[in-house]
Amino acid sequence: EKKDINVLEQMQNMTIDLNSKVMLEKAEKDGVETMYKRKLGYKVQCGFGLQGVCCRNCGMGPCRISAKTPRGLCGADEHTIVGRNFARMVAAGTAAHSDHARDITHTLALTCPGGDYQVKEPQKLIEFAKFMDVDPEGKDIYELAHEVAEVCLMEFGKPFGVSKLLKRAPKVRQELWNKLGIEPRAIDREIATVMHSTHIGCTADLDSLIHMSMRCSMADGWAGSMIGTMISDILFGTPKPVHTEANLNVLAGNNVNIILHGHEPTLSEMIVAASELPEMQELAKEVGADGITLSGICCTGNELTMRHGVKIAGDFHQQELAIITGAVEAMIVDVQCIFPALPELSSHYHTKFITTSPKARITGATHMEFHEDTAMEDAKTIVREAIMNFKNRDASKVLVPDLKSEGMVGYAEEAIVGQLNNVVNTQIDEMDTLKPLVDVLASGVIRGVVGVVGCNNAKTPSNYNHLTIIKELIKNDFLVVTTGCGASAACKNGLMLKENAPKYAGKGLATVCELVDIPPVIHLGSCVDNSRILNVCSLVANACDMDISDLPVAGCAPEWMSEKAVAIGTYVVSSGIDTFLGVMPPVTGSSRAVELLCGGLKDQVGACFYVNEDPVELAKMIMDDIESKRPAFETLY
Ligand code: SF4
Ligand code: MSK
Repeated sequence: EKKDINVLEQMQNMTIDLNSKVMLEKAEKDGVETMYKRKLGYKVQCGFGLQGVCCRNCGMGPCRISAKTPRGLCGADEHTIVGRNFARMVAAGTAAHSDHARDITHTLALTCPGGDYQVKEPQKLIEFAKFMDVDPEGKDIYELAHEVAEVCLMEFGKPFGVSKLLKRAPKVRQELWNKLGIEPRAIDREIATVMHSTHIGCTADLDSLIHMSMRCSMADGWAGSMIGTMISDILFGTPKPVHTEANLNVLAGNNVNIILHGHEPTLSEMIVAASELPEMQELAKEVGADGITLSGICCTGNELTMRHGVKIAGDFHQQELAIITGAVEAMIVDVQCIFPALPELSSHYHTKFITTSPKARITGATHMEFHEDTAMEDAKTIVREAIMNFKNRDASKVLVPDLKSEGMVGYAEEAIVGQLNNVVNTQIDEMDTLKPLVDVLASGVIRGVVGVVGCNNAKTPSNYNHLTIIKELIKNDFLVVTTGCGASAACKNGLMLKENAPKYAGKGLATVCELVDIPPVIHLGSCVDNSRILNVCSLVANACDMDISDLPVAGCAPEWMSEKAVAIGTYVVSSGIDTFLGVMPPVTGSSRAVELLCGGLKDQVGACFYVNEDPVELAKMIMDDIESKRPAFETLY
C-alpha cells in the first residue's frame, strides 16, 4: 500500500491542476492507466533521442552518434543528423497545419445557399478575395467563395511563384526573406523538399538544413495557417469576445456530455448545430437526461469556445482524465493530439470513443466517418449515438471534480484592435485604428506583448511553466496573448477574467485592462490562429513603418511538445520575433545547431530561439529581451 501512495503522489506532482490530481486518484482506484503513470515507467529517456543524434533515415541504421561512433554508417555526422531530424519535425508540423487548412478550403468550395456550410462573413470574403487578386466585382458571394477556394488550393501546389500571403508582412521583411531565399513556394512543395533533402544521400550541411526548415515553416505560418484561420472566419464567423468556463467541472451532472477533441472546426461546428436541433434535445430528454452539454479539449475546444462560448473541458494532458470522470457519453475526435490510449481507457467506462477522420483512425475506436458533403446527416448520426449512450452511464463510476474557472475568450485581431478603440469589430486598415495599441506600447504603460502558446509536455509539471511565465509577465505590465493549450491553462486559472486584472497585472496593464475592458491575458484561438499574431505584428509594424523585429514583442512556448510547435517556433523566429522555449528541443547533440538556432539566426532574420527550463528565469529573459528593444522602438516611433 505504501508503494501505491508513493506512485499516486509522484503522479500528482506531475501536474499543478487540482482537478487533475483528483482524477489521478480516481484513476488509481479504478485501476486504469494514464500518461502520468506511463511517464513513471520512463525513468530515463533515450539520451540519443533527447540530443537528436539518432538517425533511422535508411535501412542501414539506426545509427547513433557517440564519442565511439562519431559518424553514421554513411558518414553523416552529428550536425547532419540533428539538422535532418529538426527539418523533418518542421515538415511534419507544417503538413499538419496545412492539411487542416486544405480541408477547410475544400469546405469553402462546398458552400452554397441553404447548405450545411455557408459563408458567414461575406465582407471578409470580399476583402480576402481582393487580397488574393480575385476580382469580386459583379459576382455572387458563393461564386466568389468557390473562386477564392480554388485560388487558395493553388497555394498548396502551384508550380511557380511564392506564397501570395507574404505581402501581408512589412515590405522590409519581405525583402529580407527574398534576399535570404526563405520565401515559401507552394506549401506541399516545401514539405516535399524537406522530405527529399533529408533522405539518405542528400543534404549533409547544417546551414542548408536549417535554411530549408525556415522556408518550410514559413509555408506553415505565412500560407497554410493563415489560409486556415482566414477561411474558418469566413465560414464560421470572426470570433468576438464571449464568456466561457474551463476545466473538468464543466461536465454536467445529468446532461449528455459530449466532448469534442482535435482541431478542425468543420466537424465540431456541425456537431454544435446538430446538438442544438429540437429533435436532439427531445431525444436527450427521452433517455432521461436534462439536456446536452458540449465541451472541448485541445484546439477544437479553442475553436468552439471562441465562436460559441462552448466550455473548455481541459487541455492536452486532461484528455484521459475527462474520460475517467465516468460522466462522458462520447468523445468525438478528428485529427492531431489525440492519445492512442483513449479507446482502451474508454472501455473501462461507458464512454464511446468515436474517430471521424480517415487521417486519424485508432484501433479500438468506434469509427463514424465524417464527410463534409453529408456533414449535417453525419453529425446527427454521431450526436444520436452519444445520446443513446446516456443510459449506459454507471453512477457508481462518476466523479466530476469541483473546480472550474470563468473567462472571456475569442479576441480575433479585429476584437483586440476594436476593443482598444472602444468599438467592436473594427476594420483594421489604417494607423488611426492601430494608434491606441501603438500608443500604450510606445508610452511604456504596457512594456511589450508576448505570445505564450502551445502544448503541455510531460517533461514539466502540467500547466506549471505556462502559469508561472504568464503571471510573471502580466505582473510586470507585459500583455499576454495566447493560443492552444496554453490558452486553456490560462482560462482554467482565472487569468482571462477582466475582474482579475487588478489581482494579477501590474499597475500599467491593469489600468489598460480596466479602461478598455479586456482581460490581462487575451485568448486568440487555436494553434493555427498563431497566424493572427503574425497578422497583428505586421499591421503594427506597417503602421509604424518598421520591421517586425523592431517591435517590443516575443514568442514563448513554455511546455511545447508537438512537431507543429517546432514549425510554429521556426516561422515565428523567421518572422523576426525572438522565441523562448521552456523545453529543450532535440538538437543538443550538435553544438553547431545550438549555436545557429540560439544565436546565429539573429544575424540573418533578427531573431532566434532561447531556451531555459526554469520558467522564472525564462520570463526574466523575455522581459530583458523586450526591454532591450524598447529604446530603439520608442525613438523610431
Ligand atoms: Fe545511418 Fe546514414 Fe542511414 Fe542515417 S542515413 S541511418 S546515419 S546510414
Ligand atoms: S492542441 S499542438 S497540444 S497546443 Fe493544438 Fe494543444 Fe499543442 Fe496539440
